[in-house]
Amino acid sequence: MATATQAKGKTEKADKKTAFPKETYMFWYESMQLMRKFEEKCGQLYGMQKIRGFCHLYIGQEACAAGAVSALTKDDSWITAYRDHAHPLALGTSPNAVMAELYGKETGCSKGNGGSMHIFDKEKHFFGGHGIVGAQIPLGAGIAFAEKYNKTKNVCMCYFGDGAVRQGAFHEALNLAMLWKLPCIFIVENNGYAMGTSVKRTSNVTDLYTLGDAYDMPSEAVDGMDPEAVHDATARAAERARNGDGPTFLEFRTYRYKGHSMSDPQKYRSKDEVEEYKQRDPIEVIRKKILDKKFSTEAELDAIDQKIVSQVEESVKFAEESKYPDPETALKYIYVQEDYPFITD
Ligand SMILES: Cc1ncc(C[n+]2csc(CCOP(=O)(O)OP(=O)(O)O)c2C)c(N)n1
Repeated sequence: MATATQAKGKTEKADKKTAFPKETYMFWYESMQLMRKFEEKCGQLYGMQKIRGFCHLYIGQEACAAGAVSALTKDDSWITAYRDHAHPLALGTSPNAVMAELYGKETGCSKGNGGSMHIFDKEKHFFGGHGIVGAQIPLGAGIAFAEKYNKTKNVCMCYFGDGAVRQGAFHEALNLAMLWKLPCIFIVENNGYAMGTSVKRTSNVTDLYTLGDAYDMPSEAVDGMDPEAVHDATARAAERARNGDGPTFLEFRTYRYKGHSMSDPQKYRSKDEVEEYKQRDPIEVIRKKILDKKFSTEAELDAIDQKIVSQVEESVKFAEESKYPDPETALKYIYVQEDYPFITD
């Protein structure tokens, strides 16, 4: 079973904080600011009915993606649920391709066939974007299985929400991943709520990382509002996976400032609670650290903000000017296994 230090949510090395260079702080700032400005624009466009259907914003959770991207390599794989606009942006997917996908245009990263919940980017090893709660967890284990089978040193980052840890898919995937020592990092982004239902109302165990103990899987709780903590925990887990020691289960404790999706009156939480988390906003905290460490000036950071605003505006223009897919292509990307044994004619 887990060691005493793990049971407290930490591994032995967890207290050693890395001294990060200027480039890493600047990456976090720029990456998180792009996610934030991009999604604030998505919120406006949704109100204008330019973006339709489902739309789940990641605003508040940005450190969970940015801190992990800085800890991994460009060959590692990623998979997440439907709150999926930000991870590809952090990996370097073009905002134009993500915005065009949200508009359902043919220039979108899923050729306009996926929409908000199905952002994919093969080049960045981003395997989506999945709408069924927990469905991507066994897929993440499968990606990790392929990496092990092909004898690479790559890992798979498999994200899901706190609602998904009560699904059978979570338990089956963790069990086999540990049995087969798969190079998978399972991440529960615990933002406190599954739609309008709090973790406290639905889970007997509220320290979610301890669920890893059932499978003897190294597990820890991580401050998901802090990219430094996210980076360090991800790097520790990746080292373990690359050494052949198998998976890790991380609980990134985070918060979403916006509703579950665009149609959420948020009656299940108080405004004070949201404000409390905003006081720890990862973008503001990193901006302050950059200034305190004299890595940059207010004017330079403002110029970065301005560049990002222009980039987001450009993505909207690109999406607006792109064409809708030809209806004839609607069935083109649907997988059919022609020789499936039960198809007889
Ligand atoms: C199997 C399944 N059951 C129910 C739903 C409806 N549903 C969509 S999102 C959601 C809440 C999931 O919350 P959580 O996993 O905590 O992720 P978060 O939205 O907080 O990122 C539910 C129940 C679904 N999509 N799939």
